[in-house]
Amino acid sequence: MCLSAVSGIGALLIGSAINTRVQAKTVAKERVIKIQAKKFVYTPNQIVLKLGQPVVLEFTSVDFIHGFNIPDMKIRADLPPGKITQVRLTPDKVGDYEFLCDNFCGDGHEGMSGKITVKA
Ligand SMILES: [Cu+2]
Repeated sequence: MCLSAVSGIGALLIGSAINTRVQAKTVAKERVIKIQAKKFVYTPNQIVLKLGQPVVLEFTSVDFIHGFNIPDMKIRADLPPGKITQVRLTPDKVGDYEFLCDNFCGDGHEGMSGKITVKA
């Protein structure tokens, strides 16, 4: 009786310790990638992501409200200059995904693009 009560408490303590650790890990593993948008290029414009790893893309625009669009992920955002725009995503499929500016920003706009590669 006495022994089983003690081991019951032990199990509870271990359970809550594991919970805390899992939560801390979930918060810590979000990867931040800073991207600058400027007529007519994103820097960087080649981004490699790991399958299942949550990322935050942090955009700053230098000169225009550029767009950011990943058609095959159905993700888009406006990137107003003077502020940081965060785009969160967790890639769930390997492959190459083109992204592009979808706000007309002048001659050269058509070439403002890049590529996200998702690897297993
Ligand atoms: Cu553009």
